[in-house]
Amino acid sequence: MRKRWIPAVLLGLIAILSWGTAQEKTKSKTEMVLERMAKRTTLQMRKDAAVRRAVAAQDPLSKPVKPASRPEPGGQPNYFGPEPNWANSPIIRKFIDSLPGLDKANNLGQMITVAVADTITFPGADYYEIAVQEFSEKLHSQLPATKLRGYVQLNKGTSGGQNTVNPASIHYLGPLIIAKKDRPVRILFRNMLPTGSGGDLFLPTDTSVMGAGMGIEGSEYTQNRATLHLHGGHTPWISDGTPHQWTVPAGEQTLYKKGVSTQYVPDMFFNSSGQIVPAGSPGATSNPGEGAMTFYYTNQQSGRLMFYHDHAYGLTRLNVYAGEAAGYLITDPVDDILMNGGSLDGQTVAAGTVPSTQIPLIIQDKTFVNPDKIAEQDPTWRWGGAGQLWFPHVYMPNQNPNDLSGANDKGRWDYGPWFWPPVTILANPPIKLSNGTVIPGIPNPSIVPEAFMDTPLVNGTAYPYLTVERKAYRFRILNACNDRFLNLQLYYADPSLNYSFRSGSPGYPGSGTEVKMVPAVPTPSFPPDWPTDGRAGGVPDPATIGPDMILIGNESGLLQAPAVLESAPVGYVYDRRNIVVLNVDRKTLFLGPAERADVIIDFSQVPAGSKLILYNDAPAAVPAFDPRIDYFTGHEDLTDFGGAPTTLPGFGPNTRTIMQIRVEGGSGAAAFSLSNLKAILPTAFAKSQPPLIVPPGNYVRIQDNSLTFTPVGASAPITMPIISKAIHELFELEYGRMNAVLGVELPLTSYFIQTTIPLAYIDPPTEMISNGETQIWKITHNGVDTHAIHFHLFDVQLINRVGWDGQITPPDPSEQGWKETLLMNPLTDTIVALRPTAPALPFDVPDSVRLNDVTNPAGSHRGFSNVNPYTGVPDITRNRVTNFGWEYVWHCHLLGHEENDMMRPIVFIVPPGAPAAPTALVDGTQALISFEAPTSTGGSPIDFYTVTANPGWLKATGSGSPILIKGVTLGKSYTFTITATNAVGTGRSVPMAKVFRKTPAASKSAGSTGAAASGERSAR
Ligand SMILES: [Cu+2]
Repeated sequence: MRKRWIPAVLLGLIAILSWGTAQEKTKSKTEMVLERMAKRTTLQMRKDAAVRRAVAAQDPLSKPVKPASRPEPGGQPNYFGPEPNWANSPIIRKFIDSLPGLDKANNLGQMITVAVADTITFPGADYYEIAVQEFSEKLHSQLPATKLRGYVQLNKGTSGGQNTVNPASIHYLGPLIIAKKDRPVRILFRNMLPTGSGGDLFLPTDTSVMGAGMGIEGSEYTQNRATLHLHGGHTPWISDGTPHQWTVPAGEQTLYKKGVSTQYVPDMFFNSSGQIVPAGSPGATSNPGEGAMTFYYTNQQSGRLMFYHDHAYGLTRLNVYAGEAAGYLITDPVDDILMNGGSLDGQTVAAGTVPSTQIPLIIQDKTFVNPDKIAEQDPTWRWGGAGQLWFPHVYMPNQNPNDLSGANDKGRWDYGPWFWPPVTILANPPIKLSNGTVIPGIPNPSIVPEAFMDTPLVNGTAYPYLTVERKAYRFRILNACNDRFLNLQLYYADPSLNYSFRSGSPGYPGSGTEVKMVPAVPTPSFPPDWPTDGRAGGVPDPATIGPDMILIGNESGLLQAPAVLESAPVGYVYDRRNIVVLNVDRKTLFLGPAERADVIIDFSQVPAGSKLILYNDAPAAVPAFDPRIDYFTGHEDLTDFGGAPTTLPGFGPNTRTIMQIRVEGGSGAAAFSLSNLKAILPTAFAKSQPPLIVPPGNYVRIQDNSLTFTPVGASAPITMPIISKAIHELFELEYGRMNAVLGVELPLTSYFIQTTIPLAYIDPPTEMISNGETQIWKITHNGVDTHAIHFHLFDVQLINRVGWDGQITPPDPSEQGWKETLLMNPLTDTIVALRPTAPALPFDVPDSVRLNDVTNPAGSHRGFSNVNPYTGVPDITRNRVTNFGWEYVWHCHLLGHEENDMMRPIVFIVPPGAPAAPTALVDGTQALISFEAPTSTGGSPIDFYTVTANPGWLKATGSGSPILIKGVTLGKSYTFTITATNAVGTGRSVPMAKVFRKTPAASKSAGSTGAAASGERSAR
């Protein structure tokens, strides 16, 4: 969250820049494509640069830049080599450790622990006390224990009516919480991380990231802040774990002990020592004390795999990388019937229609410090030693103005001042060193756009193997990588490759570690869509395709129909006349960060004793990949260009071979019945999921500003406006680093009014939605990366994607249902329908009222985009207290993007309930209207009530019942409507908001007078 500090004198310039942005979209298709293809420095360019530099060094007249001596840990890095400032893991053997199971340890003692609920303390709810702690665990046989931060259950679980079950000890990715649909989970969260200097993260923490450095009191935030966000939860905002809801550990000396939006569950009570006490106990408070927070999860949603993870302001990417993440599974009666048999809507469901053996696969990528290489690869690294987590921290620019080629052969990201058009108004411009070399004016450690690491972990173990019986399994897969996408496929391992492991290593099979690769060239035996683009490393031999993956659900629960995914390598759009040229167009199980898949794999027909490889060939980044972060067996040695030496068979680093699956001997079970599944899944979808909003097949075209459709469940068509949102990739103005942000487009976008308005997280809110309201968003993507956009509180329905040239792409099979994390592709508009609803709660919830920028005082205009988001006109935004209603966020789930300001607040407007029991007493030309206050204020106090008499729109207001309304005509029939109004939202956010919203309640009209009531809340 970079601060965009823009002096007022430069606002005119911004207007010009904005106009420049506006012009961008009116370029010809060819220009767009060329520009897009040029936006990445290619490996060839790096090679050319190296050659030119070598030639120049021979020229007696040249004065080549001489790198300083190798920097010291913590020192200033060489930005143009010889060091890449990018580290690789030690070379470790693949598939020698088994996959950790649920409460079932692998050979290293690793397991995904399962939390045990206390069902006594809060009747009707599952209660857990969860702490975050620092600990160490071995993640691979050949690595020393790695220091981590993770969660652990503290309280005892219930068994036989007593809280007697001791919780499991701390393990990476634990404890998994298993919740039941509609049964709430209550959590007391304790931050038990170290305090003082020991509380600093063991990862490079860039304090120039907003929320990670200077706070409003003029001192810095600590690096041991933590919170819980239940990702995908239908959760009241007070328990959402937004960026401003966090706590430091008890005893930490800081001016910022808890985030400004931290709220406590109103009906969980504690005494002064933080022990739970019954409501009404003397001195009871909902504040659990220092270092503690409470959370209430409703589970009012269909069965699905979710996860809870950290979301603290400025630290999320690092805390999650350090281990602050764990699974959360909601079970659902419909799901139980699919697995165990029963009846669904009159249809008999056979047991095993969905396999009841479930295995979670939580996939991540990490890099571990190699003590033998770190000094030459990343000499300024000053964090952990051997086997500890490595994370990039040097912003290596693609550009090198010190070199005739202009390219940095070890660079990774574009740098604003050296890109077109050059960013010349940086708060921290480039620096000229005494030897004449110009370097970026960027701090070290610095946030970097993405952290693509070299070692895959599944359930916390590097390169695990999994042994399966010859039967069908249900896999619950989560892409929990910070930034890496996965395109998962299954191939039979190549038995002919038996790499020369030293003898005397029993139990370390040396074969079956690789997928058999063949050249990606036209071959008669290839299936029609097998790539023939000559790609480096070739493609898997199609003769080795493993069993299909049958997709039945995504992160939002079950899909409408199963999708049978046959393994095939990733494919790209190669039609140069297509505006989305080089986007990914062929996928198998393709998962962006935070996406999930519910997958059935049937091993019953797989020959006994087979070995399969779970293979990934998603590009990194998507779609414009950098070959230096695609680690595969036999890849080109890229050490001269900042990459890794070639990867040996059987060893890492390797981001292609994720896991080995060993199929046991014995006779196989009967083949899995796809037809049974096909027959019931539509019914299961209808029974477990809310109905979709827009019937499939109603597509939005590139020129549309509205959509006419007959809503699911309705008989007449309606026309809804399309609200324009945007993704924009640009450079932040503090340091000139590349970032992507969310924003808006001017409404009714056309050739003449096309302006993308990129907005920072701190800019005043532009997304406002009322409880139960339907909105359609068209998110225009003006950039080069595919983003995984995550919505808090609600799921969205993908209507379609449409390329800027007008080509419509219907939802993928994995998107035919609901989505909560959605991929948005370059030069493509993504259209979604959404209808958020407030969960039912046993308590009232206040609004979120806070400063827009919690790190600066009111009145400051530092860091704001200083533009009116509804007109595009430059405007000074001043930091002020704003009512965010029920505050949520939507953001990119590439964690490097999220924290680099690709996040926006969502104001969820929950109006007061309806005034009740209205009566009217008529006296001549006036009527006295009485009513009862609504049971819910909607979060903030009701300011006034309004009575409206119709016909005639006569109005009267008052602070409570009764209200006298004058001017009625005797003998005329009236309908009175009473509304309750409170405040939400202030300032400039108003014009876009629907200022007055009505929630109609029971309405009646009787005799000469009548009365009706409704709840209403207005933004003022
Ligand atoms: Cu992103």
